[in-house]
Amino acid sequence: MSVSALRQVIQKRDLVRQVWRVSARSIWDGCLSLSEDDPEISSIISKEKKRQIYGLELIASENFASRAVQEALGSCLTNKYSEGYPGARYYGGNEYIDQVERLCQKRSLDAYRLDPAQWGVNVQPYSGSPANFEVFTGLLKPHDRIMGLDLPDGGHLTHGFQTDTKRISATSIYFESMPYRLDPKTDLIDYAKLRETAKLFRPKLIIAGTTAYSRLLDYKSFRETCDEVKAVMMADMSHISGLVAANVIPSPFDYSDIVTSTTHKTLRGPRAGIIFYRKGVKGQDKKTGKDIMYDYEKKINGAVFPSLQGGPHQHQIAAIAVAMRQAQSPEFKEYQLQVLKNAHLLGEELVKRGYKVISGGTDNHLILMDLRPAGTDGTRTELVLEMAAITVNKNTTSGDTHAFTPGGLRLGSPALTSRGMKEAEFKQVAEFLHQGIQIAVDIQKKTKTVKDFRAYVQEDNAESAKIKTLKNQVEEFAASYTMPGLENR
Ligand code: DSN
Repeated sequence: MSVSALRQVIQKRDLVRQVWRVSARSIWDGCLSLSEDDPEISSIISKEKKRQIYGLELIASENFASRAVQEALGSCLTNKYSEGYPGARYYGGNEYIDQVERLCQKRSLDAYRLDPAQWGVNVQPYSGSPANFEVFTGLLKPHDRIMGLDLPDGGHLTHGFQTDTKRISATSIYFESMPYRLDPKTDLIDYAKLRETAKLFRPKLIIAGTTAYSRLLDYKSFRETCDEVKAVMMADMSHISGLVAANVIPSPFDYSDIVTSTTHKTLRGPRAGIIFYRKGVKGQDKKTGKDIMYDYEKKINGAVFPSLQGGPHQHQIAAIAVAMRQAQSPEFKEYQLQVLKNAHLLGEELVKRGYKVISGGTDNHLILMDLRPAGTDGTRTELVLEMAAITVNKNTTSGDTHAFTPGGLRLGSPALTSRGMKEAEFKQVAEFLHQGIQIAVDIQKKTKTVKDFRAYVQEDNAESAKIKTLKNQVEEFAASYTMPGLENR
């Protein structure tokens, strides 16, 4: 072919492409990739992906979902309305959706080794906070009493949190809540005080659950208190649900009536929630000898839909099913054992460097530090570490009244363990943390308020140079580890 003939072919091809592009814009077929359709969002997602790959993720409640979980989340199931439950929907076209939801229920029960005659599960809660409110809505009347671990002591907002002046969580607006707390001498839950208070307060429901507590819960003690005051025992295992599935820590199912959980923390599934409830025979009536049955199933399912939710997010439910299958594998058990070893090692390394670790260490996946004795706090340290590509969260510790500048820092091992890091790597992570904390301590000596601190780290000075050096080291280290999930998203 002559050069001019070739030029003509190329010109024709370009013309066809141009026409095609114009028509593609006017005829919507929904088939463009994210980067073609919405480069702006696509570019932000790419940056977030890069941040995750190059950073050290130490937020105790975060994890990296697998590619399979992400694929289920990004599937056509997001298109479908399926209000109701399998076999009883308010919309047609739910043949496959029913299969997905039933499989998710079965796998969820299997993952926790539960007998379907004794336990049921609702997999529709959008996330953990709705799941908890749904339990209260189903089992309690407005203004019934609940007890949960106080937020500054390691409990969750939805365990009835309120302050001296304000009812913060809807669980304290619509229900009357009384907290239980840690024993300041041991930093462990004060079970005796909980029992004493419960006898006075007479709650209808007691929550055994935590978000920032590094020790195991004494579920037997919760059960005894619940029996004594005739309260429902609800465990919120959101943080530890992966460890429980892998059977590497005690299970709340042995003692609880209800168990709620998120599915995206140690369980490593999608961002969603789940509620397990007891069913079947509860006991025998003393006078008649007749069976008394648990009546939670109808109440919980009714509270989830139609009381509080509409169409279930079936893409999330499929992704929960994927995660629940993964949670039954030998690799998952190995992973959870490593999560425990890594957290333990991290706690030890921090104590070795002279830091105050609440309760002296950990029995689970997280560590809570009190940075006040070191000469700084959670807010300032979080800021320095974030600038050095290490992601953590500031946290209140028992007795701390400063919600925005708490003394504590919460650290967790699940996410980095999902990237294949073991004890040797966590030793290095402890060293990076130590360097970051020391920079925060140095800056705090030179500044007064948090505002001054923030301004100082933005300036060119010895400490900001140290942060940059630390960031380079952290990024080089982190980027050499694998990252679960889809390649670019
Ligand atoms: N935000 C979660 C956590 O970080 O523990 C609890 O909802």
